[in-house]
Amino acid sequence: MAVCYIGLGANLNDPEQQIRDALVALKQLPQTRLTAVSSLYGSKPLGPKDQPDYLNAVAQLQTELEPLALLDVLQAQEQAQGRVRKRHWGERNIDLDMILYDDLQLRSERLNLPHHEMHKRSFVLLPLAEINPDLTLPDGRNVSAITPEFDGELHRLKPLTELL
Ligand code: PH2
Ligand code: MG
Ligand code: MG
Repeated sequence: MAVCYIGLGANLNDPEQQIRDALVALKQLPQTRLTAVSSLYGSKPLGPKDQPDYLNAVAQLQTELEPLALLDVLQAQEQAQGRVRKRHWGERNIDLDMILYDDLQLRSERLNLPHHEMHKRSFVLLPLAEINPDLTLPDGRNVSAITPEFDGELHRLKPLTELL
């Protein structure tokens, strides 16, 4: 059984509902339990600025799915929610990114673990720290030690725990 963290992001077509729909789908995955969900956060877009603000959250799963099998179901869920690929780092209905899968380190064309930008992204780090303040990041730092650097970049909007 692996502990895995998924970053959720959306900025099109009712982003809050998109994130809620994705969380319901995560909850229903085979061989998987949804074990924690962060609050919903609002953030300015990283990348092109001429796109709507984002909503972001992070979910913790316990799963028996192998990393690539989990990636398959995450991508299938993005498709099911009507994701259309536009530009790099551009607007999207829903984005489901695998951030961490136990301590696994994997560099491949389809999947990079840990997520290569996680340590720079407020919308990943602050929700992660909310769920698991004791988490040690891949570079050895404690997640709670670096989140103050990012305070102010992210707005905590509301809890999503009713989805657990
Ligand atoms: N995702 C991106 C690009 N930019 N900006 C915010 N605030 N939140 C995101 O989830 C996000 C982004 C590409 O995955
Ligand atoms: Mg992403
Ligand atoms: Mg993605």
